[in-house]
Amino acid sequence: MKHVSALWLVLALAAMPAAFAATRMEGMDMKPAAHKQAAQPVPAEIKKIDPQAGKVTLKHGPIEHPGMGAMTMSFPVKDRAALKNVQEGEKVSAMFETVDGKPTVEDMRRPKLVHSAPPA
Ligand SMILES: [Cu+2]
Repeated sequence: MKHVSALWLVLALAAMPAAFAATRMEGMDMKPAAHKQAAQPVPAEIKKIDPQAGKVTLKHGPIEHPGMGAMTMSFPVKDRAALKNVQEGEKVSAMFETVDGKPTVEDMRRPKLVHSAPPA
């Protein structure tokens, strides 16, 4: 009798990590979707482009991620090629992300290419 119940206990314990692993996997599936949602385009006006430094000065609206109010400031650009598609004084939709702990411009697009922008 004692042997049988000990065996069941071992089996029950052995099954537990599998159950935890399954729960973990579900949690991981949720993350990419949440991150995508955070990368909302933010309306911004291009004040200055510095192709040498790979920086752009933007007068931007509030940014949810990384959290920031509306202001004018300089950002490093993740891909310098994004600077070639825009001009100073232009109004764009900017996408931000945090790179090495710094808010960084991931991409800039003219608002007409963004579906959510209302017609002028
Ligand atoms: Cu800012």
